[in-house]
Parts: sequence; structure tokens; C-alpha cells
Amino acid sequence: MKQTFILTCLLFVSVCISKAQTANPQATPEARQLFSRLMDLQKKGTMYGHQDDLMCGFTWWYQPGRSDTKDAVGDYPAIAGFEMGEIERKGERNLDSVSFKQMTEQVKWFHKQNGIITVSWHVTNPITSQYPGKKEPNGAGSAWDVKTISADSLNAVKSILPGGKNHDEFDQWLTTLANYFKTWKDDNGKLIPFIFRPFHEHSGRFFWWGDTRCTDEEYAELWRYTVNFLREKGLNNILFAYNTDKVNSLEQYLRGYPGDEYVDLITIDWYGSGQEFNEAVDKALNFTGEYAKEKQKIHALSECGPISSDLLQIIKKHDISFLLTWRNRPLNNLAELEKLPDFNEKVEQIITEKYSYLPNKATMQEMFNDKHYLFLKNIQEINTNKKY
Ligand code: BMA
Repeated sequence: MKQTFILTCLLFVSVCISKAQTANPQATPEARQLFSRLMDLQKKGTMYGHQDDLMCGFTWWYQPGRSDTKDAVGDYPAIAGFEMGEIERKGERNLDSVSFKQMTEQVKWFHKQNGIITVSWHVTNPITSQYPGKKEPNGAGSAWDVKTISADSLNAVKSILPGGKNHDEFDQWLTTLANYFKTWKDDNGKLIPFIFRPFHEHSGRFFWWGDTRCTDEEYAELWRYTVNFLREKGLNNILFAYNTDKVNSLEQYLRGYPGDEYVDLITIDWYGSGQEFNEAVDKALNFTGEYAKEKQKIHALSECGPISSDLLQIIKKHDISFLLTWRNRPLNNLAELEKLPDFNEKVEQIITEKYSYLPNKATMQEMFNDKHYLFLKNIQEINTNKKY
């Protein structure tokens, strides 16, 4: 009796003092550590994240150690983004021609530097992906192929859920993805913990899993199915990021939300600038931030651009773990440009005009000089060995 009383008291005390933790009860110690580290870092500032930072830049393809961020400000981003699109087609390269083998090298290297890894997946359309040809961005069969898809008839999401005609194929895709993720191990053979943001930007209508392309309940089911599948494969090292494109209310944000047990990060993606954008994104970060706080989740602006002085100030008003800007895609006409005497200026000009949603050197410098923004060196020593 006395023993039961003591045990009950202990349980009560541990529940009272329990800290925020990852949604997965089976999470590996490394995933727990990453979650808590992200929570700690969120109190210190906002990390800078960059997609494909270690894989390519405006003027180069894969040169280990090279980074446009480092070239611009002298340090790597704190968060490095990697893309899985087309791994499901069992190719050696993703939809942007980045090699999966080289990605693994960089994931391992960056983890060793105590950098943080985040992963996206522009997965091909399960109904039209069988059409021949490479699934280039926006092409037939790509993630953006929504033309023939409607929620009631040709619904791609429904077709891969249990009972759907593409369900078995989707299981194979997930198995391929899981097998690849399992190769991301540290020197001690432990699975490297990372953030995964599948089926992103649900509130937008441009992906086959987007708004009106399936019902919100189907979307939530797809999410739960995917998370459960990866966990059952033993991938308890992953933190999952729920994500939408622009949203006007919490209610809209949560349409399709799979449930707190599946989500570690509350994130939005939002590109834009100017007063209207500033006000809208500020408002959204208020309600997503409140929700994250209430649910003890991590909060992030997982894609945005361009980095403006206004945006840098808005972010400071909120608790935001990281912001991420998209990839510096190598310029198509690189060989031609390289012949020009004013090559560097030309590249800057193209970035400003054509890739205006990406940060240029001046805005990178502004962010770097602001103590609120954290790069790799700023986080390298923070709580990397703390046990949770
Ligand atoms: C998009 C564009 C595409 C790219 C895709 C995945 O936003 O940048 O060119 O293929 O992301 O990285």
C-alpha cells in the first residue's frame, strides 16, 4: 500500500516536472536530444537554414566543404536542407540532379559538426508517375502534377491510402525512402536524428496532396500512415514537421492536422515581401506560435524569402527556431557566364532579378551581423552532449 502510494507520488512529480518532448514515445535518445536542443536553441535565437547549402550553389556543383552561405558570410548555416524527391523512382539523383550518395556524405559530415538536418520530399504523383520520362519540376508525373486530379474522381492521395489502387506501390516508395534513411548513421552506427517535413504546404493547391486535391481527412490519414510506416521500420530518429503554405487563421492551419502524437514541429512556408506580406506573416506566426507553445512543439518558418530587414525584425517578435531559404540552383548558362570578365557581378544581377526570393550577399550579411540569428558556429557548442 505504502509502496503504491510512493510510486503514485513519484509518477505525479515526474509528470509535473516533465519537459516538452518529442511526440514519439519510442524516439531514440538522439532524437530526444535533438528535440530538446531545438527547444533550447529556440530560446536563444533563430537559426539560419539553407536548402541544398552543401550540395550546390549558384556557380558550382558538389564541392565538399563548399557553401554559398560560407562564401557570403564566412560560416555555414545552422540548418542544412536536403531533398528526397524521386528517391521513390530508385534513381541515383533527386529531381534536382543532386546525388543521393553525396547527400549521405554531407549529412554525416554536417551532423559531425553538430549542425542540424532537415529534409523535404517533392514526391512524384502516384497516378501519373508511371508515364515515361524524367519527372522534372512541374512536369507530368511530378509533385506539381495536379491538372487531372480532383478530390472526388482521380484523387492521388486516396489512391495510395489502404484500399487504394496505388497503395502497394506507395508502400514500396516508403520502403525505398526508409532504406535510404537507414544509411544515415554516425561513426558509432547510431541513426542520425533529423527533421522530416513530408507533404508540405498543404494549404496551397499546387501539389497533389494540397488543398482541394484531396480531403483534409485523407491528408491527415496519409500523414499518420507515413509516420507510422517509418516508425515501424525502426526510424525513431526522425522529428516530423507539420507544414502549410500561407494561412489566415489557426483553423485553416489545422485543416489536415494529423494529431499531436505525430508532430514535433509546427511550421509554415511563406514567400513574399512588402507591407501586406509583413502583416499577414506576422499574424500567422502569432497563431502558429501560440499553438506551438500550447502544445510544446518547436516553431519554424521552414521556407521563406526574400530575407528583408522587415522580415528579420518580424521574426524577432516571435519564438522561431529557424527560417530556411531555398536552394541556390546552379545557373543554367554558367559556362557562358564564366567567359565574362564581370562574372561575379553578372551572377549577383541574376540573383537579384531572377531569383529575387533568395537572399543576396547584403541581406545575408545583415542577418549574420544580427546577434539574434544563429549560424553553425553559434550552435556548435550548445547542448550537444546534454543527456535527455
Ligand atoms: C522548387 C523549385 C524547383 C525544385 C524544387 C525541389 O521550389 O526550386 O526547381 O526542383 O523546389 O527542390
